[in-house]
Amino acid sequence: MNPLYDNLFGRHEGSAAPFLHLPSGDTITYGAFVERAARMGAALRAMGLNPGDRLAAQVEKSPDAVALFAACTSQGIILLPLNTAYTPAELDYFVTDSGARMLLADPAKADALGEVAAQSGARLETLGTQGDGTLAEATDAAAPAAPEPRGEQDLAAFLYTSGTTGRSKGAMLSQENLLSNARTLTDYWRFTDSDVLLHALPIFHTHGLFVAINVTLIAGGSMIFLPRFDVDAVLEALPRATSMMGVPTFYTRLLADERFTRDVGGHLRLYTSGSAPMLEETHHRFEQRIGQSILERYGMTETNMSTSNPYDGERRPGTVGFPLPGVELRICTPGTEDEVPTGETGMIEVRGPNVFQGYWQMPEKTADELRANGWFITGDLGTRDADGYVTIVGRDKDLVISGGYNIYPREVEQVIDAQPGVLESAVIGVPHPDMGEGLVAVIVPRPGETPDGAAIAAAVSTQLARFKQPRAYVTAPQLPRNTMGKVQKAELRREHADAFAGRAS
Ligand code: MCA
Ligand code: AMP
Repeated sequence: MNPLYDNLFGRHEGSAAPFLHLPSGDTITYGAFVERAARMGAALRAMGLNPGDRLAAQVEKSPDAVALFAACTSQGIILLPLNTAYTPAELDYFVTDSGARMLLADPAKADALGEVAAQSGARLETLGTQGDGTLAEATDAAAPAAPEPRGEQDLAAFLYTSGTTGRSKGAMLSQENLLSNARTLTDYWRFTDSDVLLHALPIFHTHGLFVAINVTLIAGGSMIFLPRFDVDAVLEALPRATSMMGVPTFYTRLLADERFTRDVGGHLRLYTSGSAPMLEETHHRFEQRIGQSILERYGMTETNMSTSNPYDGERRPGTVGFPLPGVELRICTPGTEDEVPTGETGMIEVRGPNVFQGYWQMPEKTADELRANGWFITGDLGTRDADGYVTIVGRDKDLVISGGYNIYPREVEQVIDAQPGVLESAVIGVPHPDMGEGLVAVIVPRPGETPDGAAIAAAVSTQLARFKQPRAYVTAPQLPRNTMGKVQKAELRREHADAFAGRAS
């Protein structure tokens, strides 16, 4: 028995039903996909990976990248998917910290990652998007492997999430965490084998990997599998889709295109949004244009999905709906377990089978955020109204969400602070018309020095992924501080609120 494998993949063995519709016009059936995954599982084992080992993968989106998830699940190998935008310097930490036995890279990046693999002792293999790469070749030649017996408490994946101190934490997700959430969402959002989900999300995060793909697998539906979000490709595919999942930027970009009309997108039975707050105005514009209301839900890497607006009842713009069946949610006075009265703001805490198992080798951080009684302290501030709808009103964590990607300013500030001529810096997120929030770096020069902005930006670009790089740099004689000496980021955000006004990108 291997519950996650059996329920997501194994039961589709031999099925001629479509699973992935590719831009080339080809369709991969469930049967062919499951067989490829079984061969890949055998190839991974032959390369020395055993149940419980970690496999760090920085690979481009492709059918083989999904097969990798299935192969790891089948063999009990813990998958650690990594953002394709990460630089080798960023990857080094994840591979070393996780003790990954293998680093799987895109063939084009293998050379650049050789050193990272060598230093950490991980075996370097490659997987491309066109059935190429060393793992793909070994898969072609392997005989299918039988799944390893696993239990619901066994770990299935590590997803690294940045921390306020700048040091990322590996969130450990069990089979049960993923399976319970996939089942709940399939029922709640009424996914069936008739669904054709338009999939344009990246597959190295919970949203694109576990929410979109696992729900499709449980329901037995298919996906139009696009390599990335591109408005032209999405508009072309929408007529063949029944549902789509996105981050708010997907919807604002579609609405900015006049070709996105009710004729093109009105027939879908479901649009969902999450990963970042969606403006009420976007909800209203979408409803007016397409005649549908986007279903907004709320989740986190550590909790999978926790709340959702209803499928049938009123979807309330600006809210994230109700706790999902089986998920408990409470709103407490920060620092306590005392629940606040209805309508008042507090810290959102979540408990249930969706909540992760803790941070890899960080017992203290785990204890700080995951209470012994099972409640997880999300760091999101929210309220619940008299009808039970939950609204996220802010974050009690210094986090910026840009286009659905999380950025912890501390990590960026550390790089800027190390540059010549910089005394200190503060990185903030302010409204950005395309990405929701965009990064502004406020730099305080050392007395008598004039830091070179271009040189700072260049240094940042060698160390941090593009999405973490500030889009605007400004200098200030000092940072606003409170009496405790803490930088007043709210004040800086007010001061620079218009930094990106009117900018499209
Ligand atoms: C790309 N760039 C970005 C971002 N993405 N910069 C800031 N924030 C971003 N999110 C960079 C590119 O490298 C490029 O740099 C420039 O911005 C503009 O690129 P563009 O082509 O416009 O961007 P894109 O490639 O179209 O990507 C934008 C995107 C993408 C479609 C919004 O970021 C995306 O798919 N986001 C989804 C994120 C997601 O799935 N989040 C789920 C995690 P240059 O100009 O230098 O070339 S959260 C999660 O899983 C929780 C559990 C949940 O609740 O869901
Ligand atoms: P991550 O750590 O990447 O899993 O991002 C999770 C964070 O995204 C949450 O803690 C929230 O701050 C935010 N988030 C996810 N969905 C929503 C939503 N619908 N509205 C507001 N914030 C959201």
